[in-house]
Amino acid sequence: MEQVVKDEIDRFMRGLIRRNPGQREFHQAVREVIESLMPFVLEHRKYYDAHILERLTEPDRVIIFRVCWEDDHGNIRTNRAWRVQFNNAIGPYKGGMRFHPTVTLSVLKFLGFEQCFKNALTGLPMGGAKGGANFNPKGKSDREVMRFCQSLMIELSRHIGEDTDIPAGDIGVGEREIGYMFGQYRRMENRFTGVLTGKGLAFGGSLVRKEATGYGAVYFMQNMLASRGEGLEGKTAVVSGAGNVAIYCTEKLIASGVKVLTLSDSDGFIFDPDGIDEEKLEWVKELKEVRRGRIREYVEKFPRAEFHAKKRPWSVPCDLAFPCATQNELDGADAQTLVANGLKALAEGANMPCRPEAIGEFRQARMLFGPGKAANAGGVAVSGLEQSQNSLRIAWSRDEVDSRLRHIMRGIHDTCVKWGREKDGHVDYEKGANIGGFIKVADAMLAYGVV
Ligand code: NDP
Ligand code: 2IT
Repeated sequence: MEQVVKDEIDRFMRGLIRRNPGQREFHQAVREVIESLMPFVLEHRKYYDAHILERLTEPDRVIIFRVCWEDDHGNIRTNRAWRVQFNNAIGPYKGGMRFHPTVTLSVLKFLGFEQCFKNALTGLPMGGAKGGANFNPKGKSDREVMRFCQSLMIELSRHIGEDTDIPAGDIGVGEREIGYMFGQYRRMENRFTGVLTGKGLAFGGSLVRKEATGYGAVYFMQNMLASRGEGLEGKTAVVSGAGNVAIYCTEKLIASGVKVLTLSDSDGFIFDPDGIDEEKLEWVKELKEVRRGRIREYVEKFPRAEFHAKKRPWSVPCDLAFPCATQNELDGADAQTLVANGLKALAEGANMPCRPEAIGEFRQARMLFGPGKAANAGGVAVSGLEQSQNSLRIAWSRDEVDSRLRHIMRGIHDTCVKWGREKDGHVDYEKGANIGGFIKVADAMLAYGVV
């Protein structure tokens, strides 16, 4: 990298860190984007002169509020919730809500920032946002989760709307939580409108939304492999996580002839040498979506499998890897192990699961690396399609939504190739995604003048 570019990046990051002290995840996400954008912005002075990078890294607004609720034993509980409305240059704010004890403003700012680029890449008119609370749904009864969601919505409802900001799910927020939040909004506003996505099919949800992030990550992988004349059939894969994204990523991999060897949760990972087949995955769905159990139970049901407590699955040799749990779950040493074991390609189902050192390893190995903002955009893309269906007051068939999802994932892939192709023909998908997403948002910001 040229010295001028390096100096600009250093100057930019010093300012950002000074303005946002201690927000480590936010710094990490911005650095990753700035490193691939800075050479482009320096070449295209209209963006540099208009301070687009400075403006794009400052959220439009952040709402922070208290959520009080009563648990099943009559204790009063207090949580903190946020909505980070990052940028609405190309459409209303859009992004998920995360309920997890590790949620902080820094985590939500990193997620909201990435969401701006991801949403732009889908080609749909959606700005970027993220929200959540430091609430731990684990071990809570349905009624406790309901009271929490209802209380949260009393405040959140003031800040959202179908043309303003449309939240959805993320870690710890699935169909159950969306149901409770949507039910409360509907009751408070006396309006039935597409203000949240990921809704149940009975009340305005879209077919394929539940599957969309996982399926989309596999479609993205398929496109990456095709660019090297390869396909999915016959390959082995390692998947982390056992939630929404991991389950439906595994489902599509199995249907595509891939042998999936692992799943994980925060207790450890399971390794099934025979591969997780359709029947076993149905059992996992029941375990995770209905009983809300732990992945270690898999080995009691399928005794040929092994459970590795407190470990992540990256030591298992495989052709393909899909980190689908959470941020920073794959470090430099894990990446070295995967590459040494013959990894061909990785698609990030989660947001920022790979640490910067890991991405460096993959880059050095000239591997196919699909960054989250491109590879996991299928979820928000189908959320966008859910909004369209709500506005049109119709419901598309499964095939209709799925074919639109495939088309959108192909478009994102091609955008990455357009902006990420290097002189030797190798595609840096991360750079391609960052530039491709940036141009759309930045051009809209330029059109608005100084705002
Ligand atoms: P879920 O809550 O359904 O599942 C999350 C999974 O990741 C669980 O298996 C959970 O294990 C594990 N996990 C969560 N936090 C940690 C942690 N700190 N350490 C170890 N394991 C952890 O969430 P999703 O599947 O929806 O989300 C997974 C990832 O995908 C997130 O990064 C999310 O931002 C991203 N994503 C989600 C989209 C969606 O549509 N849902 C869209 C695009 C991206 P445990 O049960 O033990 O906590
Ligand atoms: O990270 C993400 O893209 C999501 N959690 C989905 C957001 C959405 O609005 O569907």
